[in-house]
Amino acid sequence: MTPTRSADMTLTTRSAMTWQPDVDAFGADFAWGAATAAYQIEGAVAEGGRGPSIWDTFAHMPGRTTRGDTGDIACDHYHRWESDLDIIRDLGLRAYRLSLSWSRLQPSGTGPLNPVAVAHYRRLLGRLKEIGVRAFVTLYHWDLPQPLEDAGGWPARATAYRFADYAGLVADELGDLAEDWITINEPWCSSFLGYGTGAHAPGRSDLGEAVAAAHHLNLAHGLAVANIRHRRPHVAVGVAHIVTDLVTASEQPEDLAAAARYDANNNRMFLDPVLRGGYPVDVYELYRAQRLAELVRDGDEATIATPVDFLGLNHYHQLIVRHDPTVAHLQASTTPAEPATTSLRWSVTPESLRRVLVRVERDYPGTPIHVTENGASFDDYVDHSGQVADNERIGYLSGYVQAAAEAIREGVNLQGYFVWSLLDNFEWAEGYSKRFGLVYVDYHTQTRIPKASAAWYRDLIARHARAVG
Ligand code: IFM
Repeated sequence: MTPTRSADMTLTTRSAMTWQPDVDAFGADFAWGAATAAYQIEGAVAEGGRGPSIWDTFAHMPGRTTRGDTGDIACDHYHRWESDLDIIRDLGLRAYRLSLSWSRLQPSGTGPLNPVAVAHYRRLLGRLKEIGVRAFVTLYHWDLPQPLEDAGGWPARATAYRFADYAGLVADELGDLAEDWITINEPWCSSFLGYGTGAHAPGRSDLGEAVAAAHHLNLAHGLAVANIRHRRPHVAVGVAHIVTDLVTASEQPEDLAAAARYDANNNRMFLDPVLRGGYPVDVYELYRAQRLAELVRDGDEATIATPVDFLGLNHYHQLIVRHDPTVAHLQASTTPAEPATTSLRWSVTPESLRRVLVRVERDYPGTPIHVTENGASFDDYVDHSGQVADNERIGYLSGYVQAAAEAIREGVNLQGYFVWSLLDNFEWAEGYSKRFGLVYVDYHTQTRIPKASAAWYRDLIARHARAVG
C-alpha cells in the first residue's frame, strides 16, 4: 500500500486522519502492541503484601508531582486487570508490554518472592497466553523498593546484585509464562533524573551519584541477563533504552561538540556498553571528575555486554542541541525540533524515529529491535457523544509507524512496535495531567473509553494481518 503523505511531514493536523501507513513492510510475526508500567497503572499500593517503592515515597513528598498526584490508585489495574486484558483482546493487539512491581514481588528488595504477588502475576500472564497475546515483561520500570534506596539506592553497587537476584527469582517463578523479557526501562531516566536533576524518584541531585547509578543500572542489566538465561535458556532478553534523535544547531565546532556531549550522555553511555562492549572514550572523559573509570571494575564491561536478543528502543521526538555555557556539566541545551504541539511540549517529528532506527543499525549492525515505546500526550476529553476524538494522536502514530516502515525498508531489523500507552496513566512528575493512552481513563469512576486512536490502531493491525495473509 502506498502512503499518501511523505513520512517527513509533521503530522499534527486533523487531515492526517485519512492517512494510512504502509503495512507491507512489516513481517508476518511483527509484534504490534501497547505498553504500560506497574506504578503508572496498578494502584493497590498497600495490598497483597506490597511494600513501598521510591515512587511511593517521592510522590507523597510535597511539591514533587503536579497537584500532588500519586500512584496510590492510578488506573486501579491491580483489581481491573481482567477487563483491561479484555480491551487488549478486543483491540487485536498481538503483544502487550507490562512491568512487574519489584516492591510487590519482593517488598524488602531481598529474600524470597512474595507468593501473593507471584500468584497475581501468574494469573495475569496466564490470561495473556490464553488470549494469544505475547507478553513482553519488564522487570524494572523505576520502582525501586524503598529499603534498597535506604541502603544506598542505585549509586550503591550492591543494588545491581540485588536486582540480579530478583531477576533470577522472577525467571524461576514466572519465566514459563513469557518468552520476551526486558531487564530495565530507560536507565538514563532512573540515573540522571532520579539522582542528577532530582525531577524523578528518589529526588536526589548529585551528578556523581547519577553517574554511579548509571553504571550500576547498566551492570544490573548485564548481571540479570546472565541470571535469566541460566534459568530460562530459551527466552529472549533485552533492555529498553530511550534513544533521542539529536540534531546539531549549526556546523560551528562548539555546537558540534555540545551535540556530541549530549549524545554521549543520553545515548551512547547506555547503548555502547550493551551493544559494543564498553563505554566510549568520550563518556569516560565526560565523567572523569565523577570517577567513572574507578566505578567500572574489571569484568564489568564484559558483564554489561552479555549478548542480548533484542534492543528495546523507546523514542518520542527530536531535539536541536547547541552549546550553552550556562548549563552545568554538559554545557549544552536543547530546543524542540518543530513547534512543540503535544501537551508535554514535545514536538511531532516522525522522521526522527526512522533516523534513530537507522542509526542503531549503522552503529550496532544486525541488532534486532523492538520499538518498546512511542506515543504522545494530548489534552484528550470526552465529547458530548461520549467519544474521545484524539485525531492528533492518530496523526502522530500514522507518521511514526510510516517512519518505522521506511526504516525496515532501509534494512533495520525491526520486529515490534508498542504504543505508549495502552491506558492513560500516572505520568510520573506530571501526575495525571498528561494523557498518553489509546484508552481514556476517567479517574473518578475508573471508566475506560477506547479513543479514536484505539480503533485506528486495531484497524491497522487487522490491515497488516490481511496483507501478510
Ligand atoms: O510514561 C513514560 C514511561 O514510563 C517511560 N518512557 C516515557 C513515557 C512518557 O513520558
